[in-house]
Amino acid sequence: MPIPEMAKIWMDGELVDWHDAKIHILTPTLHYGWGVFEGIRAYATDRGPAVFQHRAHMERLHRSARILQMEVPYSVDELMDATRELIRVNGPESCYIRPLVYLGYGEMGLNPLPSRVKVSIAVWPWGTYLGEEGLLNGVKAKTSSWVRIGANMIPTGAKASGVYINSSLAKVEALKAGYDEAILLNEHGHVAEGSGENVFIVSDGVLLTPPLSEGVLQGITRDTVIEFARDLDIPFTESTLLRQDLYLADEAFYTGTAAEVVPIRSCDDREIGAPGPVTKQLQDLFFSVVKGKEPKYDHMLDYVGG
Ligand code: PY5
Repeated sequence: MPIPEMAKIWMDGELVDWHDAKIHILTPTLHYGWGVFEGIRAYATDRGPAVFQHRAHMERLHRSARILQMEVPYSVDELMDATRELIRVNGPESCYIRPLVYLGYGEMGLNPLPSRVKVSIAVWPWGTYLGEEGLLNGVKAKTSSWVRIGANMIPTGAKASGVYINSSLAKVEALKAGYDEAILLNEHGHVAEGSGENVFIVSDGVLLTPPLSEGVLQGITRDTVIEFARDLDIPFTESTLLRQDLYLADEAFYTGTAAEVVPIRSCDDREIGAPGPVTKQLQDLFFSVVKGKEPKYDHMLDYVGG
């Protein structure tokens, strides 16, 4: 997916021209993947662009950095201010937001601690990640031959750059085999998550998703959907899931910032079917909330124009 160009990128407090947002080839993060990032979306609303769950994302960025012993030189509030300013300057109606915390040029070797911690934020308009058709009718998922990294391999609670080799291997395998997205199992063979999404199923009227102890990222969309389910009186529990539970599910869907809420219509060629009532209810509420149409959940939106 080509990135549409914008005017400016925020780098350590400066608004840099898009084409000048460069780093040195010997930047260690490029070599070893020692960095953390976020994926955030701002949606178009009647009051202009609004960043969805802005604080939660920037707090997770700080937590990811803490796990990797990187001290972010900007507070959560400073990062939120920077992002709002960047969106105002670039002027998209809606966009994807990609903050990155990385190691600056100057040191090399596997000890990251002497390196300076740098931060960049980029925004660009980004359409649906798994396609409009997928959002509407569901995507085809495939369990991956790649095992989701375990919490004692690379901490799974950190959204760390290097971890995404694991996710990308699974994504490519799924695409090459003719599917839309992967589902990774963990080292115990339990369902973990998608390459960049959490996974939910509905079974006998109960909404289920694997607990964080299965090595999944604590998705902010996951947390949001759980909150919606509680408010809508949809029975919900965290549960270990086996791949056969996906095959037998009444409904299944992915959640993630890039992906949003996307029905899964089959897994490993077992039909789950057209998006079901629980999936639709949660998906409809999600899109209504992000567009600023649900006063009850307006606190989830950070309006760029104030
Ligand atoms: N699990 C993984 C491995 C993820 O990368 C993501 C987000 C999620 C779950 C869902 O988390 P959240 O709901 O907080 O977004 N993935 C990124 C995103 O921006 C990168 C995907 C290209 O959605």
